[in-house]
Amino acid sequence: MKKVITYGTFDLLHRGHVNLLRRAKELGDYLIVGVTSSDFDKNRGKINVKQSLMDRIEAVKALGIADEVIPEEYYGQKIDDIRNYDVDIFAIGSDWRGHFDYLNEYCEVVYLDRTEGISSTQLREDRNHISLGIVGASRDIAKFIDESKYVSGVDVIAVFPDGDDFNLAGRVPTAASLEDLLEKSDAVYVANAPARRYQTARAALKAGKHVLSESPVALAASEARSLFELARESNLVFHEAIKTAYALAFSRLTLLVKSGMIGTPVSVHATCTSQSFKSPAGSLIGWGPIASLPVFEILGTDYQNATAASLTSREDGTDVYTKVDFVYEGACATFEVGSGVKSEGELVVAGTKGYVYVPAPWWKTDYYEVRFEDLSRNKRYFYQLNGEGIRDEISVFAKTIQDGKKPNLDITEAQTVALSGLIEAYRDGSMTVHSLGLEAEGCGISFFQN
Ligand code: C2G
Repeated sequence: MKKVITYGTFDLLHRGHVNLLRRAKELGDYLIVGVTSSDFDKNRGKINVKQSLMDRIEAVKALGIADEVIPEEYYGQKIDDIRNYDVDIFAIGSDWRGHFDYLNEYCEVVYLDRTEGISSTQLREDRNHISLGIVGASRDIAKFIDESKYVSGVDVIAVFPDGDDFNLAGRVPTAASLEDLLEKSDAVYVANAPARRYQTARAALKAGKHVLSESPVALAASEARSLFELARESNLVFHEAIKTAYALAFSRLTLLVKSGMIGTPVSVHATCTSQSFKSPAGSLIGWGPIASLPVFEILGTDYQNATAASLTSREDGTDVYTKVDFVYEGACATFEVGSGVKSEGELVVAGTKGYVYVPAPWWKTDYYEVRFEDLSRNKRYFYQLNGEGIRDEISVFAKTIQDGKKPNLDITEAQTVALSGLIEAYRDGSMTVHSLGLEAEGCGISFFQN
């Protein structure tokens, strides 16, 4: 007798799950299904699971496909199960391709094609399953797709690269056009070139789709504002995807500052630089959304004045380095961004009683310190970081669609509009931008790459 085993959360069972179980059963004579326990899901970082373990087990049993249903409770259990049940084949969906190759040592490993595009009509009646389409193709999008697997109820169904050339083949099917993608999706993640995002998000909202847009969502304040208005009129969710804004450590840090632990905040200094990541649109557009986040979050968007200084790339005329200085009533802020320039990527929030220090790279930190002149009062705070914040960003977006009520977001509409406004003022010259000239000969990314 050929024994097959498969595992899954099987939350709010749908056609994709059922197809997988059927095909797994067809591989042999006896099917064992491992249903992940809530604790194990928590441990492996799966979020947004709606049903209890008992309900999920009952639902799988009720299908009548499995010969045996067991809970999956710990890392390494798969090896134990394969040995104990004398399993011949381990089967799992193709979204896990490669991940379970280590089990080849114990039995045959089969990756079964996932059911793509669970019909959106079916889904529209059932808000719990969201077919997510993606516009754009990049290394970051590959990461986004990997993270989406950990969010229950979200299924990435297709990608429309929109001119981007990163190869996502093998991960998700490609849509022929934006219209084709929109047709198949309930919601879209807009992550194409910054200059194209506004038009794309607008088209998606007009087609009645919820939108999660990479930041900046638009290169002008009025455009950003109009996206929010359009979403409101159409009763759709529109969120800005700044992963750091969804990271628990960052969120707790801003609450701590707002609660007065370091007194009144007097200055915010954030630095974000990279030599391996080059935003084709320059460092202000590439890094500005993250770097400005603590500034707007802690000091607000009503600054009195902002000035910038930029160093220009010899290669393509974009800013390889930009420093922006803000003046507020009673406080000031600075952020430094660079691609092809390297500095300490830390965040410091100074207050009248003490300061917060977040070590590099602060935008993906799980840890920060609150420091005082009296060293004995210093405190360190540690948090769990799920996928650099991307997982929570997807989960909050999904939950807002599913629950139909506004979430308690750290990032507000005013902040999104202020960021687009800052980029607009920088580009159209309405803000003072000191030129630091062209970068020195021989500088730039290629110089550092070997
Ligand atoms: N699946 C599918 N088609 C879909 C959605 C899911 O074929 N449209 C498959 C998945 O690939 C997986 C199974 O259905 O094999 C269960 O999916 P989930 O409940 O999302 O569980 P998952 O997180 O993939 O758990 O350690 C591995 C995990 O236990 C697998």
